[in-house]
Amino acid sequence: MEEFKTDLVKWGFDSHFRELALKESDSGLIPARVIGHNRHFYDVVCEKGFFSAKTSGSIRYNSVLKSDLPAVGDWVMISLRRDKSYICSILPRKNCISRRCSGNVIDEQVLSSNIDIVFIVMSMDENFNLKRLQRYISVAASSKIKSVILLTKSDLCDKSSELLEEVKKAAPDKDVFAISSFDESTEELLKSFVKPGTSAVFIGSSGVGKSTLINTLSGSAIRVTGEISSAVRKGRHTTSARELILLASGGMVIDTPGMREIQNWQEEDASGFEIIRELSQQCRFADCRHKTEPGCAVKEAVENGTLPAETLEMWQKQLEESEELKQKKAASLKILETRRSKRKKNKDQNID
Ligand SMILES: Nc1nc2c(ncn2[C@@H]2O[C@H](COP(=O)(O)OP(=O)(O)OP(=O)(O)O)[C@@H](O)[C@H]2O)c(=O)[nH]1
Ligand SMILES: [Mg+2]
Ligand SMILES: [Zn+2]
Repeated sequence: MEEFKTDLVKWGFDSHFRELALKESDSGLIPARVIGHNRHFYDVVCEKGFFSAKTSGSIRYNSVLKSDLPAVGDWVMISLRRDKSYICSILPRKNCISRRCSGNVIDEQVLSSNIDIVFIVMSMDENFNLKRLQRYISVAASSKIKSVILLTKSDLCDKSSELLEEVKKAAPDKDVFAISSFDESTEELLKSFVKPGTSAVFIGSSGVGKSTLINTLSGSAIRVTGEISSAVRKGRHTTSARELILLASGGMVIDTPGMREIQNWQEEDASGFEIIRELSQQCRFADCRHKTEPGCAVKEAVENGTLPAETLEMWQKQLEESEELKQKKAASLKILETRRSKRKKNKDQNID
């Protein structure tokens, strides 16, 4: 009997994924979690330790959207041979945070998967922007993942309690905290959300303090990427790749590079607008669009200051975009599907 080096339960391997993995294990494949990713390789952890893996041809040739490829957080089945390991399949994701890659052909990119909690990070300096915050809230909500809002750099802001109130008005169903990344209490606060066996992801613009918070949380972190590396990145370095880190205290965190803008992949519904959903029950018309209708409870809330105007604006924007997006998505899918079949045909004829 071989001795296994790694206890996958610590990495979030629960009975759900164990069962899925069992179904695929007859061909000698073993389960692993993707913990890092660069241009050509994925870093994975499996019972036998840490490895660098490539995707199998079948994954590459059958993928249509970017989201069909492995992402950090995925549970995958790998074939482990002496010199090379290949990711042969992705176990169905429990959930994922994904965004829309814009351009003529729109595509879905998975930022991280199998997540238990999303920390939405926004700093209370010139970065503070309720509309952008709303985008992040919608992204988390449409993935049906619990999110917590962290307003950072309270030490640099003299109206942090006002901003905190503003955000609470926009998202009354969320936990919102105004913090400084360097406060001792911050570590305890984060730890109360990141329990052993659970995975948390930090998202937000560049420079808001995601990596700083992760460093605070990890203390003597086991920072593993591919080969075991102990280099703890200091705050000033901008994060360039996603990586999943196992904390000494149990629990996992995923650092992500900051994004200038996040576009929701699933924008057809009005996810993330709990407050508007609730208020609209008091609108006179059931299908009120909160524009010029009389007896609109949402507009009234904006007028009397209980709902930020930005929140309603974002809701309306999302609604307008949704129809157009649906059509664009369908058209893009067709183009991507054609590209895939061409790629496959070339491969089958060995022209590739
Ligand atoms: N004063 C103050 N500075 C902070 C706080 N949190 C982070 N910083 C500083 O903000 C800068 C950026 O922090 P990072 O943690 O690298 O930001 P990030 O969100 O990881 O940025 P990207 O990796 O580019 O996405 C660093 O110089 C930190 O020291 C805070 O609460 N207060
Ligand atoms: Mg960073
Ligand atoms: Zn209304």
